[in-house]
Amino acid sequence: MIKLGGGLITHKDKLCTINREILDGITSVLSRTDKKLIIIHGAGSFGHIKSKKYMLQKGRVQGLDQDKAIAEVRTDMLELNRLVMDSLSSHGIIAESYPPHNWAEGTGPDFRGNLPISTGVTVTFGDVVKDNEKEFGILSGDDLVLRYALETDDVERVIFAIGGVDGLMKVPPSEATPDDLIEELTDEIEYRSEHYSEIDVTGGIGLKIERGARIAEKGVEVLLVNGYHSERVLSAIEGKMVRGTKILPRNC
Ligand code: IP8
Repeated sequence: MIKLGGGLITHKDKLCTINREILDGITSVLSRTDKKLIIIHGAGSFGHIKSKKYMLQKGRVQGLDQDKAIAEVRTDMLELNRLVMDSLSSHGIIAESYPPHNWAEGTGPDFRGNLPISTGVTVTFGDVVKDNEKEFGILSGDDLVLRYALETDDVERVIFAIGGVDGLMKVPPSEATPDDLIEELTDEIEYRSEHYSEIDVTGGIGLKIERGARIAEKGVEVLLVNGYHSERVLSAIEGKMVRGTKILPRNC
């Protein structure tokens, strides 16, 4: 299973702007593996900017034109998904896509809905979904990763491909040197991370680490790698040694 971070495949601060070079580099290496892939992508600038402006993560808030924003963010996410699907198919990967607003309800790790799975390559993504209490909310791709990893048979490993940083660093990436990379994350390791909550409506790196640790507890290998180096993504998928952060189960 691979999570393509929204900050990796889009330019995060420019509304609805794809990072085509990076996306194509990754889909190109994905075509070189024989593994049966589940690909989950984040939203980046196709989801977070408008969701933040209209507070979609909070559910219904009076006084904001949220219905228009919900429709727009869903359309923008379908457009991002189309770009991902086109990039995959240009490298010969035929995949099936399952937009969560069609099958999932609720947000966070306990969302409801049967996880759709293809006989070939499965693709899904973070989305605006219905919610019983809040009316609607944002379901993060990281929660989809968690549930797919826990509920799909024979998941070998989960790779979080992130943008421009080699893994989890001991200090925020803007202050880090290459030596600050945490190669194996256990409970004892301390780190200081930054969350760009002025852009992000979901949990950033912290959410990946928390969800990753829960997946690792099930015995599935979890790795964070720098998606700017597409060959690292391929090596990680194949289970080869690679620069990045391996998330170990808690209390390990
Ligand atoms: O980027 C967020 O998904 P994530 C989805 O995987 C939207 O957390 C629509 C902001």
